[in-house]
Amino acid sequence: MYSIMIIGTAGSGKTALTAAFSEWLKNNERNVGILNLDPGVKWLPYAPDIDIREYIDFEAVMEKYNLGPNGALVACIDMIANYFGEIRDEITSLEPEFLLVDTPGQMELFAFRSVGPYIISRIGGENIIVLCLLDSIFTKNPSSFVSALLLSTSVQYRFLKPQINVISKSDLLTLEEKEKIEQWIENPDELKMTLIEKEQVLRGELNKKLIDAISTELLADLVFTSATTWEGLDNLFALIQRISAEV
Ligand SMILES: Nc1nc2c(ncn2[C@@H]2O[C@H](COP(=O)(O)OP(=O)(O)OP(=O)(O)O)[C@@H](O)[C@H]2O)c(=O)[nH]1
Ligand SMILES: [Mg+2]
Repeated sequence: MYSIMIIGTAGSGKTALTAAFSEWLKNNERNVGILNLDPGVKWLPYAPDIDIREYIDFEAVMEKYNLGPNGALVACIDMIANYFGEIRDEITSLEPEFLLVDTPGQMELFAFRSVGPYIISRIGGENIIVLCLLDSIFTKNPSSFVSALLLSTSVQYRFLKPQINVISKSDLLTLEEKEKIEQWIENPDELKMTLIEKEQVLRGELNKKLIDAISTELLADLVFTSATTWEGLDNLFALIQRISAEV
């Protein structure tokens, strides 16, 4: 079983990609299961095989503890660990070839609280791959692109699992914008030069070192996808296969 954790900032397209990629895998005759780990979501564009909402009632938590939506989400996310034995049993009886895991909206809650690494350690499957979504809106200009890459690095540092950084909603990029980002990926020195010339962000030593680290490490496994047009889902699949063959 391949467990594919779909993680990203709020609204980056995790749920839409879960729906699109599961359909893509089914069309390619792969056996897929979906685990929804977002207790707060009201509507999903896919039918989850396993659903945290059957264990945790977001509205009831809000009422019982007099919490607002953010506080309730924190409480609910921490509660996921309590039910992970049952969820693990459901995964075992489903045992799909690919388990897609849609995670809660606020990435920092899932990734940086203890529940995220705990779930990853218990989810099972011989291959766990993290897809870290970078919303294409953050990749259009060099400094926000680098900031998004730094965020994805902190996710990698937190989970220490093979990770693919996915530029989501690629249909919202013009051809010109996409080509520019592709150039930055292929030739990080160009990204560096653009940052120096246009953004003047390379003044401090720390910034210079960060950019060097990004140039050599972070741009390697990046893929563009669109849940709307299905662009890049074949590349994503190829990358998943390549990475799992290396593990
Ligand atoms: N054009 C376009 N819009 C997208 C794409 N993926 C998602 N969206 C839109 O972006 C918004 C957020 O998408 P979701 O899939 O709910 O994002 P999410 O990361 O699951 O959101 P939260 O779980 O609330 O953090 C919705 O309005 C989607 O229709 C895409 O590939 N292309
Ligand atoms: Mg979602």
